[in-house]
Amino acid sequence: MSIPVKQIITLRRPCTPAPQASETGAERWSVDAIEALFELPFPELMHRAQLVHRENFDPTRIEFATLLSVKTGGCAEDCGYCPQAARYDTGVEASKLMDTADVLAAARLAQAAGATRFCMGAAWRSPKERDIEKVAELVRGVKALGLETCATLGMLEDGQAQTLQSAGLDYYNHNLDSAPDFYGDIVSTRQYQDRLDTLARVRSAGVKVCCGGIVGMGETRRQRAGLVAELANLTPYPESVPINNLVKVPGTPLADQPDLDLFEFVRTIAVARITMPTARVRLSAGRQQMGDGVQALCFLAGANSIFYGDKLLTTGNPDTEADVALLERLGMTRSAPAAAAT
Ligand code: SAM
Ligand code: DTB
Ligand code: SF4
Repeated sequence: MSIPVKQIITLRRPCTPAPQASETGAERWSVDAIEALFELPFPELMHRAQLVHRENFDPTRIEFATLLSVKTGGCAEDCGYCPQAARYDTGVEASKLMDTADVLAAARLAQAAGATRFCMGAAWRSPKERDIEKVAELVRGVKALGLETCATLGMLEDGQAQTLQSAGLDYYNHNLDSAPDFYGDIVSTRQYQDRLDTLARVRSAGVKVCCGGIVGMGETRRQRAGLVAELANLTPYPESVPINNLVKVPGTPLADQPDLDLFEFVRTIAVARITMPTARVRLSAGRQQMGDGVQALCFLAGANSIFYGDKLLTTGNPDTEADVALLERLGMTRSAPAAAAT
């Protein structure tokens, strides 16, 4: 007697890892449950991620965010992945904070090319008061163009996030980057708790949180699950979750790190989608080394945002023409621009 196909599918479906309710009623993901997602057969994981994605987003639409390094290099921190740390010989030259007119010219170009979010990055451990005043001016200018604004400036003190919020900052990017038990292998000049403290200040100032991490730094799968658990258990979880594949820059301690299996990168995207259903999951650094096929798999896994523009902060990114062509080949479109500012 033959078994109906529907029954076979049900029989083969592995158990479904899920979050648990905490004492406060908020859902909490255990590292075990997230690791169990990573362990699912690839088709099962992709199917679950797609179900969650379609419940919350149009799966054919991708957000285009453009990055600009407004203050490059010369950073005092020792992040092992970063070409902008002054202590590594990476060929990145340190420069001062850009003039407002130059930043606004770049923002106008990004907008004309189709970006809807403009993210300004600065290679600071933490900004000084006068830096915050200058960045607030940049934020006001970019916001007035009708773009969503994002900044990533390092650790913030009390009151700094509030100043940025008043200037019109929509998002603050501050990544946890790895699991707590791996962080010390990658960065020694600050603690994981410092990152969490800044994220709390950003939240309480009413700025939306953009927070993700890097994979491919030599962490274990359980540590990738640990990173996702930290992100998913932030209350609330971040509105934007950038997932970066390590860009191996000569001169940094991680320059010779072996490649991560790209299916493991796709799995990380899928797990982020499942655990943070309404977040924008951004397929971030590393696209140039990935190829179109893997990028398409990331979109199927639930990524719905990319950095759009020929450069990230100091390293390369696919050409804008290539990104437009890729979406067209996939029958996908970019997300509509945010409503113009009044
Ligand atoms: N200095 C600020 C900070 O560390 O938060 C803002 C800029 S920092 C360059 C922003 C993020 O870029 C880092 O948290 C990390 O996730 C990412 N990043 C830096 N170098 C990278 C690399 N080589 N590959 C992938 N992501 C990288
Ligand atoms: C994020 O998560 N990735 C972006 C953005 N946030 C600031 C930065 C990627 C940087 C890659 C290395 C570089 O270009 O210097
Ligand atoms: Fe500095 Fe940020 Fe680079 Fe770390 S990641 S070295 S804090 S610019």
